[in-house]
Amino acid sequence: MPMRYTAAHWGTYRAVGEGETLRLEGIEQDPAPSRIADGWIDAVRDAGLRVKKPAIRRGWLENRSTSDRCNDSYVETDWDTALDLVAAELDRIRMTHGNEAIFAGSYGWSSAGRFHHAQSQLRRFLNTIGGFTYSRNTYSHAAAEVLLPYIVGMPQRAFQDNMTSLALVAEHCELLVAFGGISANTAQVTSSGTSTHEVEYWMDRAGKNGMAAVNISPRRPDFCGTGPTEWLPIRPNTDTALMLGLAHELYRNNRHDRAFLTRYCHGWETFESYLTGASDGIEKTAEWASGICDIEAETIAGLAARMAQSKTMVSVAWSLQRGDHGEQPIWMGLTLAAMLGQIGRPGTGFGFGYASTTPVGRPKKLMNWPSFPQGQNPVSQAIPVARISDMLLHPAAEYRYDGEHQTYPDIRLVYWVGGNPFHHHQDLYRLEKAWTRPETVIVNEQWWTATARRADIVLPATSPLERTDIMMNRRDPCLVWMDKLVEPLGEARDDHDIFRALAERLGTLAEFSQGKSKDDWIRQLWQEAGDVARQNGFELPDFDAFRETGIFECPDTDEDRIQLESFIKDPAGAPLQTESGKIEIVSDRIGSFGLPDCPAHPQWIEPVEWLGHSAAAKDDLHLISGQPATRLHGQLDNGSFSRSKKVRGCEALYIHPEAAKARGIADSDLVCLFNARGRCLAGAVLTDGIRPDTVALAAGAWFDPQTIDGEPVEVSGNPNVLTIDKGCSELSQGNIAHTSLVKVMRWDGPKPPAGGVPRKR
Ligand SMILES: Nc1nc2c(c(=O)[nH]1)N[C@H]1C(S)=C(S)[C@@H](COP(=O)(O)OP(=O)(O)OC[C@H]3O[C@@H](n4cnc5c(=O)[nH]c(N)nc54)[C@H](O)[C@@H]3O)O[C@H]1N2
Ligand SMILES: Nc1nc2c(c(=O)[nH]1)N[C@H]1C(S)=C(S)[C@@H](COP(=O)(O)OP(=O)(O)OC[C@H]3O[C@@H](n4cnc5c(=O)[nH]c(N)nc54)[C@H](O)[C@@H]3O)O[C@H]1N2
Ligand SMILES: [Mo]
Repeated sequence: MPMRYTAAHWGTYRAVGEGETLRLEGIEQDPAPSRIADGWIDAVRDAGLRVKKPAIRRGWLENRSTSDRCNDSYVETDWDTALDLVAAELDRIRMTHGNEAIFAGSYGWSSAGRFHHAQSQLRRFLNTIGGFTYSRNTYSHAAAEVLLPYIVGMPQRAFQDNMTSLALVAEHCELLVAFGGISANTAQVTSSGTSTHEVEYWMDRAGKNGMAAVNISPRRPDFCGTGPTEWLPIRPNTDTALMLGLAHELYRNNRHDRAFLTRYCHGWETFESYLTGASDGIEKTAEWASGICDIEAETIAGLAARMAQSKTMVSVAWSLQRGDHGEQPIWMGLTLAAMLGQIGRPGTGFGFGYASTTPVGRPKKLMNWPSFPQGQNPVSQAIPVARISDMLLHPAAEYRYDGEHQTYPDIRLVYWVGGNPFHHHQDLYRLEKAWTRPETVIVNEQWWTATARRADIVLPATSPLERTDIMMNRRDPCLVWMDKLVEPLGEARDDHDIFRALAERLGTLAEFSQGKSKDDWIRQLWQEAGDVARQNGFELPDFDAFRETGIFECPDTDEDRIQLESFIKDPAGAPLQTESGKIEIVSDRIGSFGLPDCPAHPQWIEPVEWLGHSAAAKDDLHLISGQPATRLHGQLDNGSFSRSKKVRGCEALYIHPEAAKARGIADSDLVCLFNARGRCLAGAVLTDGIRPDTVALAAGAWFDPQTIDGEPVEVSGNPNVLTIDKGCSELSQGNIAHTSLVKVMRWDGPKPPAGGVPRKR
C-alpha cells in the first residue's frame, strides 16, 4: 500500500494504521517532528465538541436579539435551512447597508492546505457578491509589517525571506545576542506547513562551532542551543532600554563603526544626540538602562564589549514587538546592529524572527507556488487587524494608522472562517461587549470554539484530515499530498462546498466556481505548480504519480542568503527603497506623522503597563502570554496532548518559587490571576527558569467565562481576559499581548464547574 501523508502548520506526518488505531508519525526527513500532532486525531474525532450539524443561536432565531450572543443555546437545523438563512442575511445586509457593512477580515490560522485555505475560500465567495471590509497585517508581527518598509525599504515578508541563513549563522557567528531567545517551542510551527524542523539542528551546529549565545528573555527555556549560553533575565518590555545602554557603551568606548553609519545609514547624528542626552537631557548610559531593564550596568558594559569584539548577530524575536511600542525594539535592534557595522556579512548583523516560526533563515530556495485565487475585492475599507473591538464599538470614530487618518466602518454582519477571535484578541471581556453590536455573526468551524459559541449561525466545516489537499509552502523544499485519512464527522462540509452553495443561492456560482469541481481546482494548482517548477529548472511528477508517492522533494534547493547583502556591496547601485536609500535610523516620514508614541527614531517609551511604572504595585507581576508548546494557538486544546499538560484541568502558569512562596502557592495549586480587566484560573508550575516578578501563561486555553460567587471568572486559564486591547502605537496599531500586569493569588474558591475545555451548551 502506498504511504499516506498529511501536513499541518506544525509539520508533515505519515499515517500509520487504520480506523481506531490510526496515528500520525513524523516523517523520516524531519529531525524533530512536533508532538502537537499527537492530539490531532482525537481532537478531530471529539464528537462532543465537533460542530456536527448547522446550528442557529436561539435568541437570534426567535427574535434576532444580539444582546445574549455570548451566552445562548443553539438549535440544530438542516443544511438547506441554514444556507438559505446565511444567503438571505448576506443579501439583506449588502442591500440595506452596502458591502462595506460585512466584515470578513476573518484573521486566523486555518488549514495548511493550499486549496482549502478557509479565508481564501470566504474571500473569493464574498468578492463575487460585492466584497467586504477586510483587515490588514497580522497578530504575529503587525508592528514590523508597518515599520520595516520605512526603515529598510521592504515589506516584512521580503525582509523575512532575505533573513541571513541559519547555516551561515552556524558557520560564522561567534556571538548570538538573542532578544526573546531562540525558542524550540515556537520553532515547531510554520505558516502554511513544513516538512522539517531544523532550528535546533542549526543551533546545535553553531554551538559545536564555538558560537556563544546570550539569551535575553524573562524565561530561561527560550533558548534551544547547546553551546555556551548565558541567560540575562530581562524585565519584560524593556529591551529597547537595554539596547540603548549597549549602544551607549559602544559609543562611549568609540567602538561603533562610524564609517558604516555614514555610508549606509540615515540620521545617525540625530540619534547620537538622543543617545548622549543632548536632545532630551537623559544620557542613555548602561546605568540608566540598568535601572529600567534590571540587568547590571557592568553586565551591559561587558556584553557591549564582547559584541564589538566578536562576529555578532543581533536577533530579535517577534514577541518583542507584540508589546506596547513594539516598533521600538525592532528599530533599536537594527540600529544596534548598524553600530556594530556587521550587517550584510555572513552570519552576523540583524535577525528578526529566528525560531519564531520554523523557516526564518532556512537555507533553502524560495519557490513561488500558486495559491487559490481570491478575486478582487470591490470594497477598499480595511482595519488594522487588532482593532476589531474598537471598530465594532465605535463605528465612524477616527483613528490613525500608518500615517493616515481613518474612520471605522459601521459593521452589521461578521463572517469568520479559519480563525478564532475569542482566542486571539486581547481583553476578551471587552470583545464580548463589542461582539453584541453586529446584527448577524456567521462562523464556519470544526469545533465549538469560543467564537463558534458566540455566532448566530454556525456551519460545520471539515478538518484537513477529512479531505484531500496539497501543502505547498514557498519556504519549504517539499510538496505534500494531504490524503483524506478520516471520514468527515457528522454533516461537516468543506468550506468550498459551503461557499459554492451560497454562491448558487446568490446567483454567482459561475463566477465563484468557473465550472470547476474541487478536484479540478486542486489539479489546476498542481499544473500551475508545474510551471513554477519548470522556471526553477525541474519537473514535477504528474498529478496521479504525486498522489501515489505523497511527498515530492524539490531538487537542488540549498541556498544561503545574507540580509541586505547587495545594498552593502553597492549602496549607490542597489539602494534600499527607503526615502534616503539607506537604513533609516531616523525616518523623516515617520517623524512627519507627529506621533508621540512612535517618533522619528528609536526611543525608550514607557509601556502603558510594566514593572517599573509609577502606578505598578509591589505585588504586581508581569504576564507573558506567548505561544503554547502543546498546540497551535487554540487549536487542539481539546486534544489529548494539550490536555495531558494541564494542571488540575487548567492551563499551566509558570511562576518563580519566591513569587509563589510570597503568595502561599505550592506546586500544582490552582491560582487566580487578576487585574482590572478580568480574572482567570490556572494551575501553578514552580520554576526558577523565570524572573521572580514575571509569570507565563501560554495563550490558547479555550475561553470559558463563568460566574463563581457572583463574580466573573475565566476557568480554563485564558490570558486574554487579562491582556490590554490597545495598539502598539498609532503607527502600526499592532496588538500588545505581552504587555500586562497581573496579581496572582492561591485559589481557594470552589473548583470550577468545567475546569477545562468547555463542552457544548
Ligand atoms: N495573549 C496572546 N494572544 C495572542 C497571541 C499571544 O502570543 N498571546 N498570539 C497572537 C498571534 S501571533 C496569532 S497568529 C493569533 C492566532 O489566532 P487564530 O489563528 O485565530 O487562532 P487558532 O486557534 O489557530 O484559530 C484558527 C481556527 O480556525 C479553525 N480552522 C482550522 N482549519 C479550518 C478550516 O479548514 N475551515 C474552517 N472553517 N476553520 C478552520 C480552527 O478550528 C481554529 O478554531 O493569536 C494571537 N493572540
Ligand atoms: N508551539 C507553537 N509554536 C508557535 C505557535 C503556536 O501556537 N504554538 N504560533 C506561531 C505564531 S502564529 C507566531 S506569531 C510565533 C510567535 O513567535 P514569538 O513571538 O517569538 O513567540 P512568543 O511565544 O510570543 O514569545 C517567545 C518568547 O519571548 C519572550 N518574551 C516575551 N516578552 C518579552 C520581552 O518583552 N522581552 C524579551 N526579551 N522577551 C520576551 C517570552 O519569554 C517568550 O517565551 O510563534 C509560532 N509558533
Ligand atoms: Mo502569529
